[in-house]
This record gives sequence, structure tokens and C-alpha cells, in this order.
Amino acid sequence: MWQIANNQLVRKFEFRDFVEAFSFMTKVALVAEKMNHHPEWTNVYNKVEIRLSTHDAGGTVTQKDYELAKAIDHLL
Ligand code: H2B
Repeated sequence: MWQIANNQLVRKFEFRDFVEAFSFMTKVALVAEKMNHHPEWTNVYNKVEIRLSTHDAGGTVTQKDYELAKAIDHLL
């Protein structure tokens, strides 16, 4: 589940393999672009960690982050 850590909304995802992980990232990228709100993230093989904060608000968690988190959850 999403958790607050270091002023960011953070969630770790694990997939069967790299293709599944990267396919998820591709979907997230399209949603993020549509919302004009973009994640910080890392991918290592089948793992993806997403960290959300609003840079325009000084790197704090805002409503936009919660909205993107919800949209990401709907992709699963
Ligand atoms: N993404 C995130 N996570 N935070 C922002 O403040 C932000 C963004 N701002 N995507 C947008 C783009 C802004 O920089 C552009 C100019 O609209």
C-alpha cells in the first residue's frame, strides 16, 4: 500500500518479470502524462518503486499525488 516517507507517497510493486514491470510503467507513464503529474521511480528487473510528490509545491504531497496514486492503483 501507499505510505508517506520523506515527504513522498511511496509504493513498491512486484511483477512476474521485467516485461510485466515495464508494461506497467508504460501504462503509468501515459496516465501521468495525461494528468501532467509525473512519478519519481526506480525499476530493478521485476520490481518498481514509485515515489510521488508535487515539485511545484516544494516537494510535498498534495491532492495531485493522491489522485495519481489512485489512477495507478486502477491499472493493476
Ligand atoms: N509532476 C510532479 N510530480 N510534480 C509537479 O510539480 C509537476 C509534475 N509539475 N509534472 C508539472 C509537470 C510542471 O512542471 C509542468 C510545467 O506542468
